[in-house]
Amino acid sequence: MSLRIAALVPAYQAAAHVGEVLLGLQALPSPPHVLVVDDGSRDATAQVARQFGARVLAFAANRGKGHALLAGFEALADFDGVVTLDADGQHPPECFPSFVAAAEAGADLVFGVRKLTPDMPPSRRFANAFSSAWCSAIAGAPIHDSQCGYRLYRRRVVQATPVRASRYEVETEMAVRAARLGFRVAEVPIPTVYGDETSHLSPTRDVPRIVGMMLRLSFEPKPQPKG
Ligand SMILES: Nc1nc2c(ncn2[C@@H]2O[C@H](COP(=O)(O)OP(=O)(O)O)[C@@H](O)[C@H]2O)c(=O)[nH]1
Ligand SMILES: [Mg+2]
Repeated sequence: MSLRIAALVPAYQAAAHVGEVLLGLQALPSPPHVLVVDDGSRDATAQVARQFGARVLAFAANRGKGHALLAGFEALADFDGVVTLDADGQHPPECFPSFVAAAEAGADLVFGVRKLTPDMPPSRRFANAFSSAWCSAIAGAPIHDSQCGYRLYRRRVVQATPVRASRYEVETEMAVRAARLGFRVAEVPIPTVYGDETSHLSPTRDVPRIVGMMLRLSFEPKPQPKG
């Protein structure tokens, strides 16, 4: 089965790297349709993205990665699915076809999974291992990288999964809720890339939001999985 899969790139202050990401997507054997959601960046993210041929949705002010993904899903609702990948170069576009292949083999949701090697800062290794273990426990299915934003969502997953997250807790919420609904999940290994990009994840604003989301998911009533 051949699927129409678009690329959705949430971008904030990503002018330095978004061009290389878009070039990488264009260089694929079947280049996808690409939508960049520029979330109120004060740098040239939107201009660079347009120069490199992407369609750009621009928010006037910063609203968060969750809002950006939801707006992107809505704009790409005609596609069979969407691959989300970061604008800062941490998600190699060369891996895109392996996500599509997993969906064509039947997966509804494909997770990119990074190895917890010394390429990842120790604090991130700890946080990722901890949150993945917690998410697996509450989802009732193994989730090996609950924080990675390189994923493929089939349209039916986006349609059926209620999301209230506005910022970085969106990945946690989507993973746990979709797994609980019984969607077919696959995993694709991706390289662990840390270079000169700047993370915008704030330990004081975003870590409590992610932990808060895991607590909410732990204590709320579980939905009935579909058939
Ligand atoms: N749309 C949107 N994207 C964001 C926001 N914050 C970060 N991003 C993008 O989300 C991706 C991951 O963000 P990043 O700060 O690199 O997080 P980290 O890699 O987990 O440390 C990157 O592509 C960012 O450009 C935001 O507020 N809105
Ligand atoms: Mg990053």
